[in-house]
Amino acid sequence: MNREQSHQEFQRACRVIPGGVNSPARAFGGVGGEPLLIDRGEGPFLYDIDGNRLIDFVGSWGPHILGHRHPAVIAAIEQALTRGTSFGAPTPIETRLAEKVAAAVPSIEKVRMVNSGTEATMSAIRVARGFTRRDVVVKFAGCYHGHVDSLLVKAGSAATTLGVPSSPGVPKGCTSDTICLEYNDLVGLEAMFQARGREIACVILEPVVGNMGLVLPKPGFLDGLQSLCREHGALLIFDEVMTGFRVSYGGAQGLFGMKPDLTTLGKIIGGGMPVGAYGGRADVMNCVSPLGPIYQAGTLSGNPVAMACGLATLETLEKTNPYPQLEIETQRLCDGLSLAAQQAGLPHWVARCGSMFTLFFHGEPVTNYTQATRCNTGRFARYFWGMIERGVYLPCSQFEANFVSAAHSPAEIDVTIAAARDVLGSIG
Ligand code: KE4
Repeated sequence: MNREQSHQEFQRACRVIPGGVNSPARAFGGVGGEPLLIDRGEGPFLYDIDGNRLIDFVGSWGPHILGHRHPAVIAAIEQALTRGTSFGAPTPIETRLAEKVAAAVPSIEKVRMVNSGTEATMSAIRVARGFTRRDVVVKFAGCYHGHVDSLLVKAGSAATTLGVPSSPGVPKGCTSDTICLEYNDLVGLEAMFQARGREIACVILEPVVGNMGLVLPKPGFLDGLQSLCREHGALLIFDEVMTGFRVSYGGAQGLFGMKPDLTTLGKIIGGGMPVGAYGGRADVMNCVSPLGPIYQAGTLSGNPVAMACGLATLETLEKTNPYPQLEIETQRLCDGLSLAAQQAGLPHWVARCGSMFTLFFHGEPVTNYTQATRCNTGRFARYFWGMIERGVYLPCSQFEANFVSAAHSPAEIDVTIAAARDVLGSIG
């Protein structure tokens, strides 16, 4: 595969952008080599600047559940642009997207738009602390909630990939009130609540984890967590930046029939443009400025062009309901990958929720961060590059989820399975 243009452009980028990337998750740090530079996307495909076509299972790390450049989404953006890009004043389309989110996500009575998932979780934590007048935040190892100081503790995603799950530059004071526990460990959580329940403002977690690779909650974990929060007066925050509108139209909470106190969103609600959101109980959200004293603001929050992109994405999801087909095709892909790994004699574990999945190079079930970090990341790197050589673009880390889109036809799934059979049979 010719990657000369990418190489040249990447060297040029490295001269002016740290690591040549605007997010370390794209740096290929977990697989070695240099990232491909992308020219364009179309449906299930990416085209790099050397003209290579790749079947895309990253989907911009989750937003593109409809695939790249869905006609309805592009038309909505073009239409919005005829009126301008940003006004710094309220616009009706912000209300339309807020209404759509509130109608879809069971726990959301009121919602505030921001510009990223990080802003959403940072704001949700502040609201929980302000509402409860408590300081302690509980998170789980391997969950990633963006790069907000107080949550960069044993964080997943690229923080784990690159070996900085607790980053330098975060003062002790920022994390002294952050408690980090093992995901799926309800006994440990109960003990923590017994010891410090009165201090805990909130518990934040990915209800289905994407950022240590895909890890599902064990039966009873989420319900037990919710009961403990209610018993001790702490708020439960579901970080659904990745799972929102992904694992079902109502997110993980819709799938599991739960109602957390606050929810954070991102990715799909922006349709590929910079949008995050936090929302939940009206009595909690009414404490947010200007209605209440808890301050949060943003120049481009609710940007009308980004709102148009997100609204068209949700409207198209509602109209076409791709979820049943996504379940079928993603399960078929996971079965194919698992069979290929088994035939190659490679210890593996496959986890899936909706159209998110991970093939772990680890022979035992992966239910928490400790187990995830035991994966054979060297074998993952060989798998990753073997798939790229065969025209399949996977997330560049064992500690990420793959995403299938509604644009992936059965043909792309068949090609991917055949490529995996070829690669897994030869990487050792
Ligand atoms: P952003 O600030 O990157 O928009 O969202 C942060 C975030 C919050 N919560 C969850 C559950 C998330 O998955 C994320 C971001 N996800 C990563 C991919 N695992 C984004 C990729 C990147 O950092 O470039």
